[in-house]
Amino acid sequence: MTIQVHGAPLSPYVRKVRIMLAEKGIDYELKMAVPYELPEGYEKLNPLMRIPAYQDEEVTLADSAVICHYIEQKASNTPLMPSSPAARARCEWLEKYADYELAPYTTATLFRHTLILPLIKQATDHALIEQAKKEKLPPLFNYLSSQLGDNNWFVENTFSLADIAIACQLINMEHAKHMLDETRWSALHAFLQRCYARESFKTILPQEQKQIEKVLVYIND
Ligand SMILES: N[C@@H](CCC(=O)N[C@@H](CS)C(=O)NCC(=O)O)C(=O)O
Repeated sequence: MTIQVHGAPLSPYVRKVRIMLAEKGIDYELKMAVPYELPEGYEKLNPLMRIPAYQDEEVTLADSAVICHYIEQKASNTPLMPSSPAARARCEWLEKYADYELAPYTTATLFRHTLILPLIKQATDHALIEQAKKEKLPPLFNYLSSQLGDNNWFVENTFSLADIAIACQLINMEHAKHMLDETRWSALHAFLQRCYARESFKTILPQEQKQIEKVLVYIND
């Protein structure tokens, strides 16, 4: 059975799984599934009715972290998680930090309130956007900058799932045209440019950009 990833390309969690698969050179089929318009029976793929979901000949899985850790174990030839317990725990911590600390502001606030709510004709909360940019995100970016230091990558200076998870959240923020401040967080900005330059990101981001352009045309009409 061909691997199936269920979800929509603009979700940071779907992107995380797709980049993981691209980095490992694993083919898959992207089955479109959009939150709140999920096909009948989707609860069998993800009982939480969220994207992504994943299926292969052996398993059906929900949650990007669970899916990525499974892929890592199945295809350990191109490691994206370190093997030592300490470094692996750090990788998991930074992944969790991206998925649960950055996401409420980069994706659920900036991306959702700038692009998705106007798209579905719901009111944007501009105060919430300002609060995310001015109060909520700066300490998180400061923390990530302290963790990155002078390194290229977050864990053992080797590209890993932690880098993918962090970049995927920053990308949603930048998709919504809230760009990471290059002067204030220069190392984090340079890190994101390194991610953009990787083949795995380059294979999927142009398709996302096209979708973003369409959304922008629609909401600015
Ligand atoms: N922790 C989950 C989060 C998944 C998630 O929240 N996905 C969003 C789309 S970006 C979703 O499906 N939202 C719909 C909902 O929460 O009902 C993961 O890593 O897969």
